[in-house]
This record gives sequence, C-alpha cells and structure tokens, in this order.
Amino acid sequence: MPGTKPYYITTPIYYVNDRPHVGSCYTTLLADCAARFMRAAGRPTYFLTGTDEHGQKVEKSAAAKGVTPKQLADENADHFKAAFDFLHCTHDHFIRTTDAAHEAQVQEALRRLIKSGDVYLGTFEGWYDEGQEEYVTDNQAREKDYKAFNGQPLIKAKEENYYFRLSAFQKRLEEFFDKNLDFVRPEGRRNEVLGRLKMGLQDVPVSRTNFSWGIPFPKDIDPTGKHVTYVWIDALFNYITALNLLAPPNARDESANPVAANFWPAQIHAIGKEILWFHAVIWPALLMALNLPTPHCVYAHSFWIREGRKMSKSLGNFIDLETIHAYCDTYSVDAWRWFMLTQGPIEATDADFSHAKFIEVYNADLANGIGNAASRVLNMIEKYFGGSVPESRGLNDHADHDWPALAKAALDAATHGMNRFDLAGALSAGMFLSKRVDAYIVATEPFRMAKDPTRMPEVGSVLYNCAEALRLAATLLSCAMPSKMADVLQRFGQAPISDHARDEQRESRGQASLPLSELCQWGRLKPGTRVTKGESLFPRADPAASPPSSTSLVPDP
Ligand code: ME8
Repeated sequence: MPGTKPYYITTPIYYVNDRPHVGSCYTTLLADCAARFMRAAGRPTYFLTGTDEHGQKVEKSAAAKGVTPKQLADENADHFKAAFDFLHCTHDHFIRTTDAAHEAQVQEALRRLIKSGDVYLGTFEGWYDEGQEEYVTDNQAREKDYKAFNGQPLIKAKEENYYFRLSAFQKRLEEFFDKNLDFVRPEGRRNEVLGRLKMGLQDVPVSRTNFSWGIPFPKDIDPTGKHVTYVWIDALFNYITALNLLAPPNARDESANPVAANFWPAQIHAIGKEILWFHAVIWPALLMALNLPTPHCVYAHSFWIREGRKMSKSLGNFIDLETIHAYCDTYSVDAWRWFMLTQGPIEATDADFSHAKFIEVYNADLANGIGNAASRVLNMIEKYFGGSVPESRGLNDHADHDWPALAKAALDAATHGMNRFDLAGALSAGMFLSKRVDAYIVATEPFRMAKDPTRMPEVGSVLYNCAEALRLAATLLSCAMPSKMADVLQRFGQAPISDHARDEQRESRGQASLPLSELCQWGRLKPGTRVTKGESLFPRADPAASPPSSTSLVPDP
C-alpha cells in the first residue's frame, strides 16, 4: 500500500548552552506538523528531536554559571522538553547525547571506522570557528575575512587528532549528488553544497584533546584517554543511535521502540541553513563508510529574523520562550503554530517576524477565516435545523462548487505538499476549502432562501455541503492546529484526529483512527449528526493593541 512506507523525520539536536527560542521551536514545529500528517495518512511514523549536550561551548557556559556541564545539560534539556510539550509536539523520542545508549553506539561507530581505515590519527592546523565548533577551510576563512559565524575572530588551531578521511569520498559524493537530485532541498541550498564540494574535500577531525566534556574515545583505541569525540561527529550519529542501529543486540535499550530500526533511512532531516554542510556532506560520507543507507532528504530552511535584523542576544531582539508563551497565552498555541508553519522561512529566504504581520495573518486566516466560517455554518444549522446536520438533496450544485471534486483536490494537494515538505502549500489546501465555504455562502445566500419555507430543502443542501467541507478542512488542518481543529470537529459531532504520539497513548485509545484518505471521502458526515455552536474559536485581534508582553515564566538557570 502506498501509504505504509515508513516516515522518519528528525530535527537538529539543540545545544544545551542555550534555552529554546523561536528558531529551535520552529524546526521542531515543522517536523511535528509533517509527522502528524503522515501518521494521520496511515504511514508508520517516527519523529525524533533532542539535545546536543557535549562540546567546549557547553563546558564553557557551564563553567561561567558555576555548574557542571551535566547539570547545565539536565536543566536545559528539561527546558527544551517543556517547550516542545507546551507547543503540542508529538515527538516519538527525545534523544540526549549524554544517554548511555547513544554514547556506547558512538564508540562502536568509531571502532568500526578505525577498523575500516576511514578514521586515522594525524596532525592538523587550520582556522577554527570556536562558536560553531568547526574548522573552516583556508578559502572560507579568507572569504569570511577571518571572522567566525558570530563575528568573533577565527582562531588558528593545531591539533593531533583522529581524522575522518572525508577526502576519499569526493568522487562517491559527487556521484551521489548526481543521482539524488532531491537529497538537499530547497534547490538553492543544493547548489551551494555542490559549489563547495567542487572546491575539494579535506579530512575532518573526529576527536578533540583540549577539553574533556565529550564522549571519550574507546579505551581500546586511545589508551591515553586524551581524545574525546568531536561534538559534531557525536551529534550527527544521534539520528541512527536513537533507532539503536549501532547497538549490539544484547545492549539494546529495552525501553526503545523495538521496530525503530525499520525507520532508517530518514525521509527528512529538517535543519537550518547554517548546519547544512555537516548534514549534506559529512553525514552521508560517514554513513557510506559504515555501509549504511543514506537519508532521502536534508531539508535546510532559512532563518527567522526580526525587523530585518538577525536575532541575537547582544541585540536583545531574540524571540525567546517567554515571548512565545505570551503569544500563545493571548492568541492560543494553535495560532502560534499556524503563524510559524505558514509564514516561516521554509524556503531559501529569511522570514521577518513582526507583530503586525502576526495579527494580520491571525485575523485573515483564523478569526475571519476558518473560525468565522465554522461559526456561521454552526449558527445556521442551529437556527434552521435545530442543531442537527440537514440532508443534502443534491440541490444547488453550482458547477464551480463541485464539492466532491474540491474535496479530492484538497486531499491530493495536501498530500503532495506534505510529501515534498512544502508545509505552507499543503496547509493552504485545507484553508482553501474553508474559503470556498465563504464563497459558497455568498453565492447561495442560504439565510435569504430560509425566508421562504418551500426552499428549506435547498438550505439544507447548502448547509450540509458547508458542514462537510469544514469537516474536511479541519481534518486537513489538524496537523497544524491540533486543538482548535479537534474543537471544530467536535462541534460537528466528529472525533478528533488522533496524534498517535506515543505507544501507550495509542494503546489506551484502543483503536487506530481511519487514514486520511478515508476520512476525507466526501459524504462521510451523517445527516442527523448533532452539532454544537460553542464559544468563538479565534476571537478577533485588535491590530492597535500592543504586542503581548512576556512575563517571565521560565526561571533563570
Ligand atoms: O547547531 N530561525 O544546535 P543549535 C530558524 N547542535 N531556525 C533557527 C534559528 C532562526 N533564527 N536559529 C536556530 C546546533 N534555528 C547543533 C545541531 S544536529 C546533528 C546538531 C534552528 O542549538 C535551526 O534548525 O545551534 C538550526 O539549524 C538549529 O536551530 C541550530 O540549533
């Protein structure tokens, strides 16, 4: 069956020297939306997020705060978990790179790479970006005017390290890119990678010796105990250690999903543009060296910026967790999700966050959009049919409102968009149905027809079509706005779309809900179903009101 191909989606694992903010929440929301849709479509789905806890940056931040790196990691990992729960993310697993199962598997990978000769001991001198914890090539250093990503000077560093023989993979990677046109997306990002690939590959360090907060090299390889695993190598492996792919059978974490291994290779690694090189070049080469399949797609989105400027702590313009909480408290978590998912920098250009834009989108799509459409239709069903869904007699079928065809087109467009990770496009298919309901009401004027008792069958047909179209819109939009759309579905007497997030929840529900292809069949809504009007779903927002102010909900570490 086409719908049953496994779908594994990941986010970057986030550094624990920082709190969650709009950026980390954004990527995780993208992955959540896609994962929810795929589960609803009936595909076995695994959604992974987590935290990247080793490295010099974490060690230094912890020292500055007077705590151990592990204490800092524990504290901030909890903040990430809480933030993603607050935003209703349905990750199947939250991996931490300090998990024993991850550490053991990274050591196993190193052993295999040493054995195959892909990792060797050598000396290296080069330009090092301390903030990003990465070496840059001489060319890049010159191009960047010897400045790091954060604007600080690059450092000339020399080390005896273990190295990954990336240079040996030049040809294989070029062939791989030729064959897999969709491996890096969007298109513009692929071209960037190809441009850099052409300049030639250098070997990359996989160990560091100037600090200790990292996964130690296995004792059988490094009896000196000097080498710890370079944080980027440690981090990349999370995508397969979470599935226990490198664990010997007797060392498998029993609590982990036993079928998880079937999910590799990943369908989508969703990441930000600044970490593309690691994912697009170093990661597939490591997998090739380990004889493991490569992921289908690395999707690198762009950045949220604010008022046209990069967000940074020094500028004090970061959209932090407190601001996110304030927006969610005022306009709802789902309104925040909707804005992030439809207005975000998923393509190759950055997206500006502005309060005015948030209010404009909220009012247009939600308050005056699906919220208003649902409330009008529910009111009329209440008023003219005593709150019971009327029958459709096939009257009033305007050629431009061929509802069964519109419903099928919406499902197809949503599925196509989600398969391409074009989330905004996929979501517009659901919103389109809601807009057609408005247009249909304007064209048919059921409230005018209702003044003539002989036309009530026609009114019933119109309202049936409206209710059914809104049921489908809410079904297709549930992956973006799970609570509010569950509310819409409930008002139309329907069960919410199950999020199937975790095994125990699935079991406690006792049954799997129907796949989207069946739920979206036109005509499933039964005449006679009781509806309830309820409160306003999305109260209109006043564009003149000042942005919600953040009260500090998260205590300082
Ligand atoms: O790089 N707009 O972790 P990190 C959109 N640990 N997304 C943004 C953003 C912004 N302004 N700022 C950050 C790391 N992001 C490594 C990853 S993966 C094996 C290791 C998002 O905490 C975006 O997804 O710096 C970016 O790639 C990620 O946060 C970086 O998170």
